Amino acid sequence: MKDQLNIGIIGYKFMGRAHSNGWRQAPLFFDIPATPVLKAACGRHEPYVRAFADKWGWEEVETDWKKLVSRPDIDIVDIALPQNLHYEIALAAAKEGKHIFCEKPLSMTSRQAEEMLKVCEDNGVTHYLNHNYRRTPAVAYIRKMVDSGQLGRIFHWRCAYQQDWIVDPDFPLTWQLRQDVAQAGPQWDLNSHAVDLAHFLVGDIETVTSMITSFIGERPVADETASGSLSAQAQGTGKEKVTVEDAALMIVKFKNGAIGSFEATRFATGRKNHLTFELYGSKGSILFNMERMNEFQYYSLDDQAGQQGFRTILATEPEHPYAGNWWPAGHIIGYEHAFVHAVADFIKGVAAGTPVKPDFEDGLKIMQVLEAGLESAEAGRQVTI
Ligand code: SOE
Repeated sequence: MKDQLNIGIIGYKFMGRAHSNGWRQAPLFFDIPATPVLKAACGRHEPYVRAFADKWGWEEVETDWKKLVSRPDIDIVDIALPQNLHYEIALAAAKEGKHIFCEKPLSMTSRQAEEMLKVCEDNGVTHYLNHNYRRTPAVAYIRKMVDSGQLGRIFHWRCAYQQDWIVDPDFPLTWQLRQDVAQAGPQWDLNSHAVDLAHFLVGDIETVTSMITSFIGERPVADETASGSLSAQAQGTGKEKVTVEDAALMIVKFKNGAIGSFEATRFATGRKNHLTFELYGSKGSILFNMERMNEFQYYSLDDQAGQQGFRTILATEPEHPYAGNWWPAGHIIGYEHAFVHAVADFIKGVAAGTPVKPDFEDGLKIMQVLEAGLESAEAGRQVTI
């Protein structure tokens, strides 16, 4: 095994920055078998990608992703791009024998996901799908509590992922609002995270019933070069049709008998990145809010009668996965840390030749649920996966 692995990243906006920080920080805080080298950054617009590379410490710049993925010195391809570009790049990278670190959501369709998984398996490369929220210490610890049986049998999953960045009708039509690039709105962007967490904490989903809606029909044309990180600038005075839904609701039945709900919207005024989930089991319950990611609430039926109630647990102790690699107990961490954790686990997986979850197989399952949601909303009936 090499003691250095060369990374080639494609994309340099919000996720390009979050991933770059992950590659840089991981060897400083985690004991990993190889050091990631920030070898080359790739993007179509040379001056922008060069400025990004200079700032984040990428050694070289490419403007053609095909060239990047075929470079013999690149070991890992990091796809930090919108989902319409994942399929073609992942297939090419896997065929070149590169390990893949791919931003969510995995693809436009489950057909694409299936092929991406197959080509990665055929070429023996590690494929990781970046649903980073699994790797916050609280969420990883909650999974341990579920596994140990502490919550008993899970009856209910209740999840809401709420944002408000497009409430203003003058917010331009960025790529996230175009079906040809994003496939769907919050159903893809937000419910992909939520379904990943549900699969991680409850299990596989069997049936889906869904409703989607749109609130704003057209928006100013976006200047994509000046837009990013959920901010945007208009280009000219024209307007274009919004081609994805603005909000999506799903109710599901899990294979293990639990039932659950998902609410995903970009129109929850006042909510910024408000991802909450609740788990109700036969022995106890858990509440989690991503905006307060260093803690969670726990209710245990084992507590003495008269003293039962939801208590707040600070997930910053060495017992909480990843937390001990950072600061002493009580010294909180933030949004960017889960990306660092993902990079650390990814490097370990590449070195050991073991899967890094969630991977494209998990991504395929997520795609199937999200597609079932759209199908259900359109047909007005329950869909079985
Ligand atoms: C936009 O809704 C977004 O950036 C998601 O795409 C990310 O996955 C999430 O982490 C924050 O919100």
